[in-house]
Amino acid sequence: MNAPAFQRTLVTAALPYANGPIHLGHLAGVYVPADIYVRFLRLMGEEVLFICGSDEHGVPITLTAEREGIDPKTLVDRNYEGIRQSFAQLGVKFDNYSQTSRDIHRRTSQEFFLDLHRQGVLRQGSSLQYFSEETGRFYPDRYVEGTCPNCQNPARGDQCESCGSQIEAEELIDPHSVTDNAPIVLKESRHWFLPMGDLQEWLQPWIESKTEWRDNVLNYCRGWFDVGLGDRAVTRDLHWGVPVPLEGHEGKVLYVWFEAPIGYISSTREWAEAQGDPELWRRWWQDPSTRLLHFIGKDNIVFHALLFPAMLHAHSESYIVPDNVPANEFLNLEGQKLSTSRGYAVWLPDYLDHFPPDSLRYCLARNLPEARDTNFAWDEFQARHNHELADILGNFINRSLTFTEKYFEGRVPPRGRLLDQDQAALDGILEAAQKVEEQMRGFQIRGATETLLLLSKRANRYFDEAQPWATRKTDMDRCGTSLYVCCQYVRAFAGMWSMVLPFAMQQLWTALGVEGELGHEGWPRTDRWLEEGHPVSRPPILFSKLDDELIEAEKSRLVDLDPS
Ligand code: B3M
Ligand code: ZN
Repeated sequence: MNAPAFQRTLVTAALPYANGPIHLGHLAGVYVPADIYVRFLRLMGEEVLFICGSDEHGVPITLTAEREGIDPKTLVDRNYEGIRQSFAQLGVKFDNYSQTSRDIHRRTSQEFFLDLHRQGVLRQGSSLQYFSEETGRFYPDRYVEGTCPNCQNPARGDQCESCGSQIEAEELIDPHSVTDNAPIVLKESRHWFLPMGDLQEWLQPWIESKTEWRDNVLNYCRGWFDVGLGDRAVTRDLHWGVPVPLEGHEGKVLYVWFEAPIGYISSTREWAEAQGDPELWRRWWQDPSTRLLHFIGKDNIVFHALLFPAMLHAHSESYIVPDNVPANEFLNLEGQKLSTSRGYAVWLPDYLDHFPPDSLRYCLARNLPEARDTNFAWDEFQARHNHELADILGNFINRSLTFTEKYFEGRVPPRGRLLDQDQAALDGILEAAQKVEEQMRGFQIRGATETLLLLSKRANRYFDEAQPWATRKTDMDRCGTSLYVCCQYVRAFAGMWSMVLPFAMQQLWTALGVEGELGHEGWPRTDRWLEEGHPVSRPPILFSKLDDELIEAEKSRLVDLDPS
């Protein structure tokens, strides 16, 4: 395979809103694929930086804080800590996880805004915003509810959940404030705008050159070009956020979708400072030999494929722009759309209270919504865990290492004379590794996981056909050769499966007597077979079966929430 044309990869995962815990939809859409991909690059021995943090401004945050009667900073700090911990428990391993309410982010986004402002990129204009004379406040989009002008159903000021259309708050029929029911009227307010229409001239050919991008992303962008990009407000009338760094703009902050993506940069700066080299971030954002990838869900495409690239391009310093934006579709739950307002979701902390992290990573990886929406069902989760992880992968590893321990003193047996089936098995490992690499490079993480499962099935079949339990009585050399091959499968699994199953495979790696953390030497290669005589031991049971009661409890919790 050709060596990559870039020297390092910066991977970002969408910054989750710090207004509640992470759920399965977020994980399938963004964090599980991003983490698997990053682990893959590390296994390839490539230089990679994995950046994230929580998105702590914007209306969803202030709304939640108001409803809970606490200040936004208290809310985001609490959620930040919870989200950070549950990511760590799931093995989603960022190099840095920051907060957009931190000082470094305020500085970074204000500098960014000022750079565009100084260059004359931003335009001033006015827009109509809802305002209450009674409370003296402006009420941005989600603070306002009314009737959808398109389908006449109740809708929020930014979009209609019934017909899916994006709406401007002033188009709502019978608008009212959702928090205090205060009477509201439209009032003119001065704001700064990013002229996306002008930037379309650069954006459109740039997007059209990205032929390898996923269709969903390209089509989405083309849809925007067809209607034509307009000016986008980058400031808002709010008190919670990054203050607009210009005189006479008191009570205005940067629009959250302007500053949140800059959060990737400020998180990288924070990381660089922690490395003792504050300027190191530039290597990741301003060196053309760095490749930038944004992992996001489909509702974030416009911001990552159009708005943020336009901002980076317009900046006077030479920022790199994304090389790819592998956006995913949505994950449904038991055949229905997730709904955080109804609580119809599986929350990561709850999941982790009852089940092992690897099983969820696996189940989601097998079913990633890469090309279309997919579904998570508890029965399927149980079946995949019990039949694929426990019966196929776990059983193979356990049988192979138990036999090696018992009959070959816990050492990789001599290779002996290879029969066709042995050679085919060894070749098959390397071919599968190559296929997995190709799929991963093409962001087909779901396909790569399937390839690994097929290889694991093949290993099990090899064991069954080699019958080491019989040959150990009749032909010890043959038995040894088969177990030699099995040990090579096990080693290859420890390496390749570690991107999906980091916890179990680290245990396995230790059982294989390899020192330290499973790193890039784990990927199978012709010169990396386990040597004859290498000591191995049996790991603890890697995947124990999941009982029906546990699964039933989860199912009935969801049925109770189901309104239908
Ligand atoms: N906070 C994620 C979301 O839509 C949003 C992403 C920001 S990434 C810069 O849930
Ligand atoms: Zn509607």
